[in-house]
Amino acid sequence: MPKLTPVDPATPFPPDFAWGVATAAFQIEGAAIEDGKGESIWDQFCRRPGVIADASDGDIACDHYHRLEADLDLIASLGANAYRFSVSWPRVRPGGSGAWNAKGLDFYDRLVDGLLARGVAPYLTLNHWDLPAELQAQGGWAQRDTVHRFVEYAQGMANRLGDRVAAITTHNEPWVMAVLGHETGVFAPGIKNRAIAAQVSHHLLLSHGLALQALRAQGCPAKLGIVLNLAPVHPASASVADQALARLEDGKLVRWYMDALFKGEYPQDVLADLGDDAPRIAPGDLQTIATPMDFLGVNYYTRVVVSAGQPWDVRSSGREITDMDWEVYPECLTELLLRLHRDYAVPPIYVTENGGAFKDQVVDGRVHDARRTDYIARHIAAVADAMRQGVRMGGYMVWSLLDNFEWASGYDKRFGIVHVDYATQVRTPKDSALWYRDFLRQQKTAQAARETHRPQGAEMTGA
Ligand code: IFM
Repeated sequence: MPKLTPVDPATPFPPDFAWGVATAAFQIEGAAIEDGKGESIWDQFCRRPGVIADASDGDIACDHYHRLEADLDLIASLGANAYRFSVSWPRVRPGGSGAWNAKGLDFYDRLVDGLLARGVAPYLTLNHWDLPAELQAQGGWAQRDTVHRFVEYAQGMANRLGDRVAAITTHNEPWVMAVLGHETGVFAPGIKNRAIAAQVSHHLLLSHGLALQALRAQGCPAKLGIVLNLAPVHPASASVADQALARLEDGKLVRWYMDALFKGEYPQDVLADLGDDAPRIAPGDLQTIATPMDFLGVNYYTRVVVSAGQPWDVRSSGREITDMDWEVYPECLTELLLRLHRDYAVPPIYVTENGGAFKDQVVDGRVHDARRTDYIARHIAAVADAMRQGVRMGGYMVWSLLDNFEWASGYDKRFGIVHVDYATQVRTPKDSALWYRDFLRQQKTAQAARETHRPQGAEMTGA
């Protein structure tokens, strides 16, 4: 078993630090056509031949819709104090506008109440990619109208659940929806057009800002923010061409979103690169996008390496590589967090996803996933390192609670700390889940000890 990197004991995590696990509706719920749920773009996309590696879909997935109570018990058994999940927009409002679906709303009521009853704070994401298919038929995120449909959806969900959830995230990973969904087309809705992708990214950001304003105006008490997939972008070599490309790719992945959200502007180099493909931006849009947030969610898995010449070979780095062919690089998480802290006036940052896909096997009722445990432990240490250097961190959430539908990769890639046997739907906590549970217990004990030994009046002096 690889040696675990311990979390630096000199970095106490704050008492209200959110320790969680994360999932997303389409990846776990199943019940794709039950109880009045409408179709999403992912339901449709999965039916296209050749786009999903194992030709699978989300029809059953982890059958979470029917196994809610048992899955909530699983979350509680880990000792997590936070659970990040997403609402399926077509389950609660099947056509994306018009009538709401009472049965869909009831499901999320039960989910949120079930979490609260177990002492777990609900972290709700509104859009984890499963846009109602009817809205796509009208142009989807490329259409400005969809921005307003999203704001209505956000308002409806905040009315229903806003008083009981700790946080509401507008969008999960807008870069993925824009670029993989509309430029390379490897994700739903499978469009391949750079200009459309740029417009989609702008509409996603605009709808985020407008939703924040609408939710605040209706007095929603939950913390509000967005989740971005971010990574340091490194040049494959020190050559001028590689360095220039790394700077531009950083602009597309990091600065496009961070500059818009925190500075109210798009980076000039990316706009210049887009040329005629740049999005149409109405007056005031960027100001709206930069509406202050309560938290920033960061999903981190690996760094990005770019080369202006031959494609960079991930195996050339000598680093450990996961089943997704992603380098294991926890130091880059610290690098990223420090950079966000240095370059932007960021609110508390939550690592809202982090984890690794590895080939796992159940042997005698156990899954010895030492590499995943090592991955998680080292990334938590990387968060601690960033905190020690001054970054305000609010939480850390493992991706994922369960093995699940890994989008275009289907069910073959397993990110869960709990194994799912898809034939029987039996859940088996892997060694990484048991490690996380023990780690969280230690955190609680250390926290209690700190409270006991706190000098009297410490709160008064701010010590
Ligand atoms: O499974 C995905 C998740 O839906 C979004 N972030 C990355 C994960 C792993 O690829």
